[in-house]
Amino acid sequence: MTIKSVFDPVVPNEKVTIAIAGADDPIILEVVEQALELGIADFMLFGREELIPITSPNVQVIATISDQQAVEQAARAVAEKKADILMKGNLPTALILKTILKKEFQLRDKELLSHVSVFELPAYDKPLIVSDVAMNIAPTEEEQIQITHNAIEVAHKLGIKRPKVAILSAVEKENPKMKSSIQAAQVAAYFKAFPEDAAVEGPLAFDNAISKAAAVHKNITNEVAGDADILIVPSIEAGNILYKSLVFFAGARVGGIIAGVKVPVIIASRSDSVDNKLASLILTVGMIGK
Ligand code: COD
Repeated sequence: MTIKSVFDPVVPNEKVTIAIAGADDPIILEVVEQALELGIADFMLFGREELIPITSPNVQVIATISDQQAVEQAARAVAEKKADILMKGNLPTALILKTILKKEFQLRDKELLSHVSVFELPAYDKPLIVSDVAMNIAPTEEEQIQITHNAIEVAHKLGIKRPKVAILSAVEKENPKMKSSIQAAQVAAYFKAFPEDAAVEGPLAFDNAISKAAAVHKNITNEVAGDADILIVPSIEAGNILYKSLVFFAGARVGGIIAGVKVPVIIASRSDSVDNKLASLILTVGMIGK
């Protein structure tokens, strides 16, 4: 039996339009061409018009003169429901994040917005969700709880009914000198009140979160150890380095989205390949389930 990948393209029943801010980039244009060939979306492309040489009945090019203008107009397009999904093109991540936080666009849904990455790895037999590698810089306990809630919600949308969540640190026992280990224990304790939504354990180190052998070796017997669906990282630095290690050294396919917004927002790293940017797009179109 072939196992279904979260990155298998699904052609939606209803038309889906993606607004890309900063589409004047060869890699983004290649992603658009491939998505058009798969028939999974129509596009509104915001950027320098002379650098967007696409003519297709499924594509509307909107000329903008700066990154700021591109991102604001693309955000307005989704806010006004002219597009269903907002996607970051070739512009800084912080710029699109600052824009979606602006009250005028009314895109915020949850109290905290967070970035959620979904990986498929040759060395892991199921999708691996990691958060937050790109938005929240140094989450407090409260923020990490929200980040965990958002990641669990994404897992539910992907059909993982009761995800196993590891709150990561560098150790699996609380160490007062290591703040992330204490916070991980507190976040895990909070989620004991919601056992039906997810199994949450922490602190766990990366190895004993994802390797049964490592967990057994250290006598860690909880149900998450060695079999995590979700990894919650302690900081953006830890998450970003993990993300890029998995992509550059471990052959990962990855899709990235912002959770906690009213409309899906796709944020892939600028260094991501065409394949991984397309993966983000397929994942998001699949999740809105049109
Ligand atoms: N969710 C909800 N509200 C938020 C969030 C959030 N994640 N972050 C900030 N806010 C609210 C604040 O409460 C405040 O009301 C307002 O937004 C502005 O807050 P600031 O001043 O902290 O926000 P900004 O605009 O200076 O910064 C927000 C960013 C998300 C841009 C910032 O946190 C950031 O730069 N993150 C890292 C982005 C990045 O560089 N990623 C690169 C790795 S790929």
